[in-house]
Amino acid sequence: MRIYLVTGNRHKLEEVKEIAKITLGKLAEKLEIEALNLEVEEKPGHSIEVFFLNSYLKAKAGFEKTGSITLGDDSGLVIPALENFPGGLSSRILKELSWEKRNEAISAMVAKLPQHLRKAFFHCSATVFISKSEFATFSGRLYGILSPQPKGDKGFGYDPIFIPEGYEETLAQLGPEVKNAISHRSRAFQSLFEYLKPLIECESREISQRGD
Ligand code: ITT
Repeated sequence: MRIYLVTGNRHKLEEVKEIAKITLGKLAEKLEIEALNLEVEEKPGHSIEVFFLNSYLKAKAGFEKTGSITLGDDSGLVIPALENFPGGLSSRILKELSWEKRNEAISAMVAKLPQHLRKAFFHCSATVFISKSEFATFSGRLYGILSPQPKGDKGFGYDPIFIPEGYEETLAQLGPEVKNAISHRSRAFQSLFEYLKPLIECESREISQRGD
């Protein structure tokens, strides 16, 4: 069964595939998740609400294009002490800089903040469109603290400056196994795949009965 994930970010695709395996076990073998790189006009702003709206807009645009089950993910970093900045603007700030320079600039800013103001979280909203009139959105968060120095070379985006609660290393040091077990994306997509599970089971039963 082929489903689509609207994204231009190959790291997200890899993570979502891993999360499908974690959630569905062997049943994930019945699922083929393909990236669909579409230009979707996203809502601007850094309120949390934009994550929900943008994941909905991505999944809807993908469903309209493919007519098949389509997923959309909108995620970002939220720093409550900075009025939830960058939030929904996570992909747009300091865009002219490489990720290395961007993370250096943010962590230099963070280094000036007292420890209690370094708290942050990642938020992920994940929407699935099943038909024109059926969709569902799930959310997940990962709480932690910003690192005063970028560390690690695994993962992507803000991973080198984010230390999850209960850990002493950044997500980019901890690597994919830990990240996919605890992340914002993992929490949102585990719920999404649980929701899809009966449909995948039903479809794969029908396919094996037909002998395809
Ligand atoms: P698509 O919209 O094409 O899916 P994107 O990378 O632009 O890809 P988002 O708009 O959802 O994805 O992400 C906003 C920003 O937040 C973006 O710059 C990401 O690099 C960053 N981000 C999202 N998830 C992240 C994660 O798990 N770890 C680190 N940074 C993340």
